[in-house]
Amino acid sequence: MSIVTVQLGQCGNQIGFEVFDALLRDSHSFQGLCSKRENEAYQTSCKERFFSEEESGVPIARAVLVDMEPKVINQTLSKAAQSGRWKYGQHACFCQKQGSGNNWAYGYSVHGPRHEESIMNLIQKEVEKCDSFSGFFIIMSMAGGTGSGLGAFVTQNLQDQYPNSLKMNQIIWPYGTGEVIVQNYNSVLTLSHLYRSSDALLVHENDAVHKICAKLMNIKQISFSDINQVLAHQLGSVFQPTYSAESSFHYRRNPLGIDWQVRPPLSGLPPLGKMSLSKDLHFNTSIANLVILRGKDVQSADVEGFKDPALYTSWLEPVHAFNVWKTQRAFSKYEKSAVLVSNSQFLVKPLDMIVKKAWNMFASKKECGPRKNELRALVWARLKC
Ligand SMILES: Nc1nc2c(ncn2[C@@H]2O[C@H](COP(=O)(O)OP(=O)(O)OP(=O)(O)O)[C@@H](O)[C@H]2O)c(=O)[nH]1
Ligand SMILES: [Mg+2]
Repeated sequence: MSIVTVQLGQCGNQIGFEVFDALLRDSHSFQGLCSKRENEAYQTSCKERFFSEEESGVPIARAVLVDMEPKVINQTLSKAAQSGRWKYGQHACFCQKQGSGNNWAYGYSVHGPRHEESIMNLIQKEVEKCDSFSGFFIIMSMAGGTGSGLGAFVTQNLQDQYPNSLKMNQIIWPYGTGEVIVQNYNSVLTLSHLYRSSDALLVHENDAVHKICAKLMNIKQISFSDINQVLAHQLGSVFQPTYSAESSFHYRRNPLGIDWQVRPPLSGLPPLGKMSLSKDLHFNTSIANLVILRGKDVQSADVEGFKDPALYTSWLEPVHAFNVWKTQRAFSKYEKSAVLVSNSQFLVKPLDMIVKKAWNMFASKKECGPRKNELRALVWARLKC
């Protein structure tokens, strides 16, 4: 099953490059700590999912690159070509001369409708190249104008045109200190739109990844390239093939075995007014956790701790909320690795912070023209909740 990646804006394109590079570097590594046959099956499965093949044998990323200015796209294309390992398709990009200037509304309401047909055609061509298509991976920031505004527009269009395919968005949460003055407005607008059109949001906070680079990796001058490599490493360890639960000989063909559609039973919930929010917020309750183990000793690894009912909401049994995938093939030369994908309350606090900052800015009348009405509607909707 193949995934088509849509890279939007500076952030989306720079991260997209690192993800493809990490996937291919890992799949070509000879230190998979497994048999030759198993390694080959792993490589084939990775390629089928993320790359098509040129006649010359060079893997071509199943990706569409979109930005409203050419600089980052040109850099991304040439970095891929220079890698010598893989490249982007010749006609896989769409760019214009001028970006969205961090203006969400410009990306969503101007660039989106104006370039809808060209962008959707490019995506369709990429989908048609897949023998078996499973869904989209859309990479974008929440704070700029193109990634966030146009990204929200494109995701909505994908939902209209491919309602039965998975739409998974990788979104980059801006630094709390913020380089973009309107980042809180942009983030609220992006999230409110993706909430309606996306099936799954994978979230990485720039602050958290920055901390990993500083504290765990001891990097002194941290660049976006360092941050993106950490991100790509994490995403790679999630997306690389894993054995299916049914068979430990065949790699599973769907990308993420987490139940994104979990809904509470209507009868099982206490009335809204009676819910103790302050208590709930002190503990990070999950509705789905997926642990992916790779490398040596995966069969004997102890994951019992993840089955503790206290980790999950009261209306779900751990057996329905927790999944573990084990694959002997090591990831990225690490003898052993573990990764957790969690659908939990972890984001409630950062989300509250962003809404609060957006609201304060709005209340002090620092809003910008075209966004005003939409933001007012949003804040109003939230207050009504
Ligand atoms: N992790 C990471 N974050 C990035 C990168 N580039 C930009 N960002 C973040 O993205 C936000 C800015 O969005 P951009 O992607 O630069 O904006 P854009 O989508 O190109 O939109 P316009 O430039 O307004 O047309 C800020 O929060 C940055 O911190 C990157 O390569 N990696
Ligand atoms: Mg830009």
